[in-house]
Amino acid sequence: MRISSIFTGLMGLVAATSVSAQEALEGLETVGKPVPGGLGFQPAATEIARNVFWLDGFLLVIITAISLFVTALLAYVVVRFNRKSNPEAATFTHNSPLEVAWTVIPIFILVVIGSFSLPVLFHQQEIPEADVNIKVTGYQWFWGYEYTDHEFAFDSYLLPREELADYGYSDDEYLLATDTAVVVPVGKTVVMTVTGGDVIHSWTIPAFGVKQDAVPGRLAQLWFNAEKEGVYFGQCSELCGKDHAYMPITVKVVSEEAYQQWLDGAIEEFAGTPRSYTVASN
Ligand SMILES: [Cu+2]
Repeated sequence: MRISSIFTGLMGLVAATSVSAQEALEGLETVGKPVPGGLGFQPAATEIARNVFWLDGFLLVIITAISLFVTALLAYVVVRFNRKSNPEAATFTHNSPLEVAWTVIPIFILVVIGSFSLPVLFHQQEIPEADVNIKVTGYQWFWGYEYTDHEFAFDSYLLPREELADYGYSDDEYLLATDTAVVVPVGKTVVMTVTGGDVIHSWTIPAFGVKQDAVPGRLAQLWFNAEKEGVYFGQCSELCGKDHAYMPITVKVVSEEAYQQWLDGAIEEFAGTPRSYTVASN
């Protein structure tokens, strides 16, 4: 009798924890998702994304200017030097100032581009000290996540269309929403260690400006620090077989408080040990 009441009490506690862990994730606004007819980027939710999107705009100005200049030169040559308007062709073979100019000016343009793009690249690739470490493994055709600081792991599968509403997703989030989501605290540095379990996959969240190939036998890392709470979606971005389109990525960015609450429930659910449980070290 006594044992059974303790058991019931414990079950109640577990249920209460997982309910509160779920509640902690409710009411989140969807921030990072593709929109019908969208042409630009999703709203930037990290400094990395802001830098990358800015670089894209900057390069667009440069390549547009170069394309217009080359097109104008071509048009001028076609009109001015065709056989009719220029019957006597010139016979000179070279023009040193011009040749120096068309060598030096492109070098200058490339140095300008490099001086802006390399800092953006280094900012992405130099992995900072992490507040949260997550290992992600791509499989045919789902993602496995391991919260290495807390020794629990879970897999993340595509939600069938008819189950979207049960998990609080809207109908147009089919092919984006997963049964379990990666949950991370807002304003904290998250380092993802990315690898593949079978073939090459690629983990990305467009609104974070991150993308990393998941290569079997190799560990690669990416980092982000999400600035806004909400739900963010991504999809496997390396063709990996027949169900490549059916292994989406869902990340929920929540307050520190909600994260701790979720962590308690997740440790309970996925590791099967209470959070206070520690293994004696030797
Ligand atoms: Cu894939």
